[in-house]
Parts: sequence; structure tokens; C-alpha cells
Amino acid sequence: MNKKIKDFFEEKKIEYYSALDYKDVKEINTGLMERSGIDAKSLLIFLLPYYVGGAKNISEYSASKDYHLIIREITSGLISVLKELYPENHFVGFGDHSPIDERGAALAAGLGILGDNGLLINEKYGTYVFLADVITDLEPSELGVVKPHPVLKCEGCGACKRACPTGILRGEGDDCLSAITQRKGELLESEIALMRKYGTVWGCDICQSVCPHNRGACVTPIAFFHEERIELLTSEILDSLNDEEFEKRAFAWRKRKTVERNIKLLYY
Ligand code: B12
Ligand code: SF4
Ligand code: SF4
Repeated sequence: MNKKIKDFFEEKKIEYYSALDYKDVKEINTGLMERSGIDAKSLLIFLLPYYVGGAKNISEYSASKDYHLIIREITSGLISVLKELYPENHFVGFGDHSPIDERGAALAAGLGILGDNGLLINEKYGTYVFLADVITDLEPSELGVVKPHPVLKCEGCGACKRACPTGILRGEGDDCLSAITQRKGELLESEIALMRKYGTVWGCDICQSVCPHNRGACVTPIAFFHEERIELLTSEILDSLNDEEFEKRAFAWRKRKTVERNIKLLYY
């Protein structure tokens, strides 16, 4: 991989990155890939560690400002470097809303192992990493792609499966508690009871917090995740956010009404 790309990652405090042949990733949203207009041949994939600690009634991933903002900032910066190096080629950045199975790609790229909680586990940051990617029409040889690594599994201690409140990890429940908190409209009484029992207004971290690989997980060196945190989301805090501030939170995509509903369900 070109030194300028490596220097960029170092400057952004991104330690885990790799490149893959596009043939070695699983496309899960063909429409999104087509709309990007790129004849995908290779990609860069990297991890953004986000753990700080202290989130109380919302998931750790949503305590900082919306992670999509930092993903956008970093992929745009990376694309500027790439465009200077390869002016004839095309690049597009993704993270979460991505045309590819990002966990599968990170596993193939050797950035971690697969947990029974369904998440990528990195040796230094545990599961508390976001995945982001830049897809390009560069020939794989230009990026120095790696051969797909075999998928290594965690030791299967079973803690995540036992602790999963809905049972979805045991193949029992219909939905993940994280998805339930993000669903618009009316929730079932049983779903509301789970939110109350586990005290969550947004997301679910249970299968991560019980995982032994997260015991020594390092705090993120990326400043973005340390700034403007909301660790206890109350009506007062929600009301204090003007529309512009609200739009910058990870829970904004389901609109104020859904978040208000969740707070009411828990505390009123
Ligand atoms: C839809 C989605 C969700 C849905 C469904 C989650 C799911 N389990 O698939 C909901 C809303 C529930 C969700 C919740 C969460 N999500 Co989510 N989600 C996605 C999204 C957008 C697409 C996932 C998808 O449909 N993949 C496609 C198909 C192929 O996946 P699949 O069939 O599940 O296949 C996987 C598993 O089968 C697994 N697998 C293979 N063998 C085995 C064996 C066992 C035993 C198990 C358990 C799994 C497993 O490997 C495949 C991955 O290669 C991705 C981003 C992306 N573009 O990839 C983020 C993503 C997976 N989510 C992420 C996060 C952070 C979360 C939450 C932790 C957020 C939270 N705290 O509330 C929870 C965790 C829930 C969990 N334990 O999985 C991160 C994961 C980071 C990581 N370290 O792995 C991603 C990659 C987003 C990102 N860019 O960072 N998510
Ligand atoms: S996020 Fe919560 S509900 Fe979803 S799989 Fe993990 S423990 Fe189960
Ligand atoms: S809790 Fe145990 S089984 Fe679950 S992902 Fe972590 S190591 Fe694997």
C-alpha cells in the first residue's frame, strides 16, 4: 500500500486497515453500488474504535455525535489522498449504509475474528469498532490487496448467547433489542418490558458488555468520540437540543418522536 495512504491513517489514529479485491466481498445492496457509478474492483476497509465508557441508558455507539459524521470526514480525507495518487480513478466512501457486508469484509481482511454475538472482535478494541470502507475502480494490485483470511471464530464461551435479552442470539427471539428501540410506531408490551428491564432508551450493548474480549478493550484515541457526549438521555436533554444539534446524533435518523416515545416508556 502506498506510503501516503498509510501516513493518512496514522495521522487519523487509525491503526487497523487493509485492502481487498472486490471479488472477495459480499455485496448486500446492489442498488447502492450501482448508484455510486463505480465499476468496483477493490476496496480499503478500516476500523474506527469508539469505546470511551460511561454510557448509561443509551448504547455506547450513540453517546458521541453521530458516527456517520466522522466516517464521512475520514473517508472524504482518504479519497482526497487517493485522488492525488490516482487521478484517473474513482472512489466512494461508505460506513454502515454500505453496499457490502462490512463484517464479512473486515474478517476477510484479517482485522479481527467473528464473535458468536455476530460482531467483529478486534484484538485491541474488542467489538467496540465501527467499520468503514472506500470502494474504487483501482486494479487490486495498485492497493496491495490481501488474500482473504479464513474466518476465525471466538472461543464460544456462550456469555453473549446467555445474556441476550430477546434470545435472538440463541435462535429464539424475533428481533434484536437494538432494532426494537429503533423501530417507529407502537411497540409490543413484551418489547416495552424488555426496554424497561434493561434500561435502554437507544440500542443494546449487552452482548458486547459480557464478552471477555471487551474486558481489556482500549479507549479510542479518536477525539471525536470523546466530545459532546450524552451518556444519560433524558427529556430535558432531548428538549435542549435544537434541530441542528439533534440531527448530529446517531439516534436522529428515527426522528425526535421515536426517541421521545422511548424516554416516556422508560421514565413516565
Ligand atoms: C442491519 C444491521 C443491523 C441490524 C441487524 C444486525 C445483524 N445482526 O445483522 C440491527 C439493527 C439489529 C443491528 C444492530 C447492531 N449493529 Co448493526 N448493522 C447492520 C448493517 C447495516 C447490515 C448488516 C447486514 O445485514 N449484513 C448482511 C448479512 C450478510 O449479514 P448476516 O446474514 O447477519 O451475516 C453475518 C452473520 O451471519 C455473521 N456470521 C457468520 N457466521 C456466524 C455464526 C454465528 C454464531 C453468528 C452469531 C454470526 C455469524 O457473519 C456475517 C457477517 O459477515 C451493518 C453494516 C453493513 N453494511 O454491513 C451494521 C453493523 C453490522 N452494525 C454494527 C453495530 C455496531 C451494531 C450494534 C452493536 C449497535 C448497538 N449497540 O445497538 C448492534 C449489534 C447487534 C448484533 N449483536 O449484531 C456494526 C458492527 C461493528 C462490529 N464490530 O462488528 C456494523 C458493521 C456497522 C458499522 N459500519 O460499523 N445492526
Ligand atoms: S444487541 Fe442485545 S438484543 Fe441484540 S443480539 Fe446483542 S444482546 Fe441480543
Ligand atoms: S461472549 Fe463469548 S461467545 Fe460471545 S462473542 Fe464473546 S467470546 Fe464469543
